[in-house]
Amino acid sequence: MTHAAQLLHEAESFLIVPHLHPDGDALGSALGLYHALKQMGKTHGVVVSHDPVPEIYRYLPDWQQVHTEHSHHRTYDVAVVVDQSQLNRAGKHEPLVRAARKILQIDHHVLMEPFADVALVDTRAAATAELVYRLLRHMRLPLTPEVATCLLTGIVTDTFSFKFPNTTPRTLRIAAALQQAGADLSYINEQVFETRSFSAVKLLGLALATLQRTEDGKIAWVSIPRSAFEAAHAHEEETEGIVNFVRSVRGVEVAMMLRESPNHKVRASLRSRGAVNVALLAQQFGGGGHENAAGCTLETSLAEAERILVAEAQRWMASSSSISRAG
Ligand SMILES: [Mn+2]
Repeated sequence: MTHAAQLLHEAESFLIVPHLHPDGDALGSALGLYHALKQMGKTHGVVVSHDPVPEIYRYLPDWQQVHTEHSHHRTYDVAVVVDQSQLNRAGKHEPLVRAARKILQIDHHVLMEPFADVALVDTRAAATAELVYRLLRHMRLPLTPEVATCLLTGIVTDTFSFKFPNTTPRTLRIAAALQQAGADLSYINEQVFETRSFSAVKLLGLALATLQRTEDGKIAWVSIPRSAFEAAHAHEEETEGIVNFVRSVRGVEVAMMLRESPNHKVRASLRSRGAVNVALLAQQFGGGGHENAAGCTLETSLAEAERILVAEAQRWMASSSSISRAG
């Protein structure tokens, strides 16, 4: 915490980078930190993202300050990489991060490849935004309503509005402090979870129509082909949240959402209920994440990806239950 604070205190220019396909935690953490640093008088800073801000997060204060393009000539004092455990998750901005004098990582994923000069990593934190909050407090920076809105968005999205088991008493205390500082919890919930585009709801319908499960009912999944995106006029980002419907099916321990990307890849979102660690499952395919929420990409057809992932999840669950029986 102290090293991270010192790095930010000393830096005159800074770069903040959320991950590819940024979610509410990546964007909320990035923008929350951006606002706080600006308040410190550090105006030579920029937030760069591989992908644009998804529509549902376009209520975050100054979301327009998240740039997707950047001229790669500048060397920043500090590159702050938020909510990612691998530097390649910075996407096209990875060279810019590597060119910075120092790299600060703020993250709550299981550490996969150490890349930072200073790593503020706590896997027990429900959201990276929790760590940004703790860092700002440590630096005695005031919490403005803008900062609070950004950070509470990170916590709300990563805890699925305090419903996931990653929600701790500390998470709730931090959320309360953010609400006290001016963040509007019900407004954030309304924006993130209760407001969808027409095309996203169409896509949800097409996706749920593909719902399948294994005979024992423990694994369920949906597979979204390109044709569904075209029929719904939907973008890839509009699949957000669909996997939670799959996970909600009674008896399901592992839920998956597979979607076909335009470049003949299949991206899979994995969720689990109970003891199954889907991060380990995702890691077998070069992905990662958390125990109960992870993702990976397969370079194969949708049907083949479905077969491979279901088989692997079944194998995984069989072996982990035999371990627990033996133990
Ligand atoms: Mn996160």
